[in-house]
Amino acid sequence: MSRSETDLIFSSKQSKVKDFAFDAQVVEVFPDMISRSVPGYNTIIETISRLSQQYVSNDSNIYDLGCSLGAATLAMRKGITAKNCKIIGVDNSPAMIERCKMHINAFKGDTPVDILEGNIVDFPINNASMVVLNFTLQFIEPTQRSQVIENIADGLQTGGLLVLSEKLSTDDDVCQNLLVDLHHDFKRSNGYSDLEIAQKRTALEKVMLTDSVSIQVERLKNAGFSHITPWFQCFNFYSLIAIK
Ligand code: GEK
Repeated sequence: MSRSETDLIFSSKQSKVKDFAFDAQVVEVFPDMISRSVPGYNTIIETISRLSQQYVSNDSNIYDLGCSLGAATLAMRKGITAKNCKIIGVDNSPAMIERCKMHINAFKGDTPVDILEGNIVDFPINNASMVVLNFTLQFIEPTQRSQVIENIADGLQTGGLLVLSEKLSTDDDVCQNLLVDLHHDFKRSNGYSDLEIAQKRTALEKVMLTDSVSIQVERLKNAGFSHITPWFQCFNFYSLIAIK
């Protein structure tokens, strides 16, 4: 992860909080924002690296969908031992893509990387041995999420791996409130104020609609994944592995 500016985007009172967007202002502070907001983010990135060592096969493609600044791409490039592979990072934010390319070029690695601007809803996935959706599906319109997962399943080799990390919601109000409180405590302990937490929550209200874990697992099964298990959870953030 590159050094970045401190995330102060929501630190002063805004008269009207705009919907959250992955624009140039967010790109500038993104590594700081994600590591102070998502519990377990670094553990998930390190595990993606380990999984790439195990699951990426020779002569295959690896996809990082919603790659942002390429943290998972770099982790996989470090982990992969298979030969003749290519990593394809995709994001629909031009500001992210521009910075991601600079970031990737700053590091050396044996596996070639293509960073492409595109929409993961209809992005072609071919001959894949590993696909990563690290906190991206939650930003896709809910009616299009099954299409994204089916497209990935179709493009994965049998035995290929999908890592799907998301923020969860649950219908159980007691559990939901408990997890949200724990997450807000986590953000406070990382230096965010109550005002920042509240304004960011408002900004995300319409653009990040979270699913329950059971909906996610059902979607993966329907798309043809044979082995599905959560491997990580901290508060309302979790990661699943799904093998075709
Ligand atoms: C990481 N995976 O650091 N098509 C392509 N990209 C999209 C789309 C779309 N339809 N919608 C949103 N994005 C990264 C973190 S961040 C998660 C992923 C977060 C992109 C969006 O531009 C952003 O870069 C990314 O998905 C989500 O491991 O910030 O909480």
